[in-house]
This record gives sequence, structure tokens and C-alpha cells, in this order.
Amino acid sequence: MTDTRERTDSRPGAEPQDQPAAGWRLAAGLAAAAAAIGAGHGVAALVNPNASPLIAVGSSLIDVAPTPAKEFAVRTFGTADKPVLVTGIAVVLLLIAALLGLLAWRRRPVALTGIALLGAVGVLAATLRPGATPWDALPSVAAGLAGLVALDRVSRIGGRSRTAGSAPHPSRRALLAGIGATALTAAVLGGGGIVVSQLRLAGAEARRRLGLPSPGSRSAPVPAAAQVEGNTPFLTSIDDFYRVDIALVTPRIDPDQWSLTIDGLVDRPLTLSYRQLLELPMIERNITMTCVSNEVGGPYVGTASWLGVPFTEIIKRVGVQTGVDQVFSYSSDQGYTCSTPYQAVSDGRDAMIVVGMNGEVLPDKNGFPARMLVPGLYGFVSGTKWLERIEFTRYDRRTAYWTSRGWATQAPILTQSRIDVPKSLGMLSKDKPVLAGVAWAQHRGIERVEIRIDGGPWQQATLADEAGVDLWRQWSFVYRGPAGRHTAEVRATDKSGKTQPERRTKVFPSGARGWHQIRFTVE
Ligand SMILES: Nc1nc2c(c(=O)[nH]1)N[C@H]1C(S)=C(S)[C@@H](COP(=O)(O)O)O[C@H]1N2
Ligand SMILES: [Mo]
Repeated sequence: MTDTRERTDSRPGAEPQDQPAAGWRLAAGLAAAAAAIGAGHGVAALVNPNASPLIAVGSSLIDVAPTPAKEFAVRTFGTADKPVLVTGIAVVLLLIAALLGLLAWRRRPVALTGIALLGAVGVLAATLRPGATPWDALPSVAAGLAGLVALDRVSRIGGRSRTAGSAPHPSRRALLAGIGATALTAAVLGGGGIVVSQLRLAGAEARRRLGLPSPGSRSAPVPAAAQVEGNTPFLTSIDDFYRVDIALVTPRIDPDQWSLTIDGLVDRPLTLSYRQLLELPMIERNITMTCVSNEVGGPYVGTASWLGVPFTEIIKRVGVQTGVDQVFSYSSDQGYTCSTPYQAVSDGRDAMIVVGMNGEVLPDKNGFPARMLVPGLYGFVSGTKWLERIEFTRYDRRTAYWTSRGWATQAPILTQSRIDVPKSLGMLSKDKPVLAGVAWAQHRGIERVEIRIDGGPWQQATLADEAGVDLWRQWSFVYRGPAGRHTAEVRATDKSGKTQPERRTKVFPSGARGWHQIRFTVE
């Protein structure tokens, strides 16, 4: 007999081998995974940040996820939906890697095949996405190789065949050194990737300090009486502005490398550099944007001052031909496309190609260098960020990202209203018993807001001043009711005379309907 370890291996015909305790093997699997992630991230920083294996798998999951899953993610995690997704993928990867580590000493070929398969998943995810290039396979190939080498190396430490004369026990020191070296490699590769991306960022950051042109026509100032005291700020700051998109990594575009092409059924197609775009005539407008994924009472709505080139100017320059009914826009974030009714960019409303937000250069998260904005339409049919191309075309020729996933083709913003004060389950103070909130029906305007307390009769709220039909409108309502618990509901009527319907609908496919309701307590 050799040693006790071998006797516990009862598999018939097995080639028993010494292996370290389970803890060491788990650690080896995890370290190999870390080396893979580090290598993938490092190479991705050089090739394309979106092709980093975790990001590529995450992006593919977003693409193939059924609509209810996406709605659930947006509803449950809000803007954190993407970190949650990437963390989830990382956890699954680490679990699999830990398992492969367990197997690595006695079933090395199985474990190594497992790592290779994980790498292959990354390669497929990175290269099958729309807009991918063959180079996008590199980070996953590097990750797979790093994982293979790491696990192969580490799992040879301490393993010994039965041949007499080899070391009797796996040496802890050797294991620690092997796993440590693997983890260090992971940190160096991953850290290197982070440094490279930061350096690139700094370069692009310097180039975007070109400043903004001044508009030929400024936005009308927001009347002081448009703001109800204590209510949500009428103008939303850049930091507070909601963010919704499918980009797992915020695109950071170098304006020197960027251009905007405008083509399709036009007489004079046009390609503009960033500088050329900034030289076109500009307007500045306050406009309220809304996301179709905003639930009743939800936060995906905000108002900013936008600086940009009016679509009418673009239409004039390129000479749009008859028969065009769809504006098809393309983004640089991996295959995102958007479909906008041509009518909405040509009927005289302030549709524009935006380069500035709240007096600043458009932030990366909101679409730098340029995005589209069309008052009155939900963001997914009008607000293309990281804009690269606008094609004037027809609905029977092109189908956009969300359209092909069943969302509405025509998607005007539905009339909505929200109670912001007091907060749901909050307290209405004795000295200032005022409910307040916002209502919006962009491009139609708000005519009336009504409040109903404890299911009683509808009563008119006081409307604050209107700042324009493309903007939300604030309201307030004094309530001196008995102390204790109450409910309040709100509904708005737009200037076409239509009142929000009571029946709630889901956000899919054309936006949520129904009345916002809160519970609150009177002091
Ligand atoms: N490139 C790109 N543009 C996009 C999206 C996207 O996923 N990718 N999402 C759209 C949606 S659904 C909305 S509501 C708005 C949100 O714009 P914001 O993030 O600046 O608030 O951007 C639109 N533009
Ligand atoms: Mo949206």
C-alpha cells in the first residue's frame, strides 16, 4: 500500500493520484478564472472594451433576453440593471471555474476542456453581435488561453503518479506560490487594461474641450412660477437625469475619430466631422424626455436644456426625396438602431441633433458626441445616443432594434402624471399640507390635473405656469384632511382633451397607462 489518500479513491480502474484538499483545488479554479478575466480585460482595452468576455456575454444576453426579462431587470434594478447582470455572469463563471478546479487534478483533460468551452462562449458572444469584427474574438481567445495555462500549470503542482520516488505530499508552499502567481498575473493583466483605458479616456477628454458654439436661438427661460416650491426641480441636473440604454460599457468616443453620415433617399448625402457639425446653425431648447419603460409613477423622465442642429436644417441640406417615411438612425454601440417617423422630424417641432446638455458638452452617458432628440416621442424611437449615421428611408426597407423585438413602431409619449410630494408612505406636514408633482404630455401640453383623496370625488389641482408644450408641468393641491392614513391618486388631461385612462397597462409595447397612487399620513 502506498498512502491513505489513495485508498479513499474507490473508482474501479482509476489512476489514483494525489490531489490537494478541496480548498486548494477551488482556489486554483478561481485563480485560473481570475487570470482569464484579467487577460480578457487587458486585451479588450487594446482591441475593443465591449469585446471583454464578460461584457460580450452580457451584451449578447441583453440582445436575446425576452422582453419580459428586460422589463423585469429595468423595473427591479433600475439603472443598476447592468452591474447586476455583469456580476451575475461573473458569479456563474466563478462557480463553474471552482468546479473545474475541483476536477483539475484527477480529470485534467475534462477541466481544461471546460475552460476552453468557456473561452469559446466568449468568442461566440463577442463575434456574433451586430457590428462585431473578427478582432473582437481576441480578448476571449486570450482569456481562454490564460485560463488554460493557469489551470494546467497549477494542477500539476502536488499531483503525483504512483511511480515510486515522487514526493509523498503536495507541498502547500508550492501550491500557494502557483496560485499566488496566477492571481498576480490576473491583477497585472486586468490592471494594465484599466490603465490603458484610463489613458485613452484622458486623451479623448482633452479633445472634447473644443467648447460649444452659441445657439442662433436660445431657449425661452423657464418662468419662475413653473416651479412649485418643494417639488421636483423643473430642470433636471445632468447627474440626476435618468439613463436608459443597452450599452454595457458607456461608449467614450474620440471626436477626432468620429463622423456623422446622413444618407439614404436624399439628393446630397453628407458626412460631417465633429467640427463641421458644430459649425452648423444651432438652437437651444428646454425639452422633457421620457422612456417608454417608465412605470406609472416611475423615474425615467427628466427635463434639460438641449443644444443642437435642427432637423429641418439637415433635411434642407441633404434634400430628402419624396416617399421617405422613416428616419433610421445608427449608433456606435454595437448594432443599436432606431426608427423615427419622418413626419415627426419634419413637421416643425424642435427635433434636433444634440451636442450640448444644460450648457455643457453632451456627457458620455447621454450620447457624446451627438444624439437625436424629438419632442413628443419616447426615447427608443427618437433619442439615439452615440449617433453615427442617419438614413432617410422607408418602413418597408428597415426594421430597428426595438421594433424587431415587438415594441411599438409609432410611439408618442402617453399623458402621465406623478405625485412627488409627499413621497409614497410619507407624511403630509400640518403647516404645509400641500401635495405636489409633475404631469407631462409632450407636444400636446397639459390642460388639467386632478386629485382624488381616499377614492372620493376628483378635485382640480392648481397648475403651475406652463413653460411650453414640450415640457412637463408642475401642479399642487392643498389638503387639510383628518390626521391618519390616506390615499391620493392623480390623473391629467392633455390639451387635446384626453384624460389618462384608469386601467393600468404594462410598459410593453407602447408605454404604461393608469393613475399614479400613493399612501400617505396626515400629521
Ligand atoms: N445608442 C443608444 N441610444 C439610445 C438607447 C440605447 O440603448 N442605445 N436607448 C434609448 C432610450 S430607450 C431612451 S429612453 C433614451 C434615454 O436617454 P438618456 O439615457 O440620455 O436619458 O436614449 C435612447 N437612445
Ligand atoms: Mo426608453
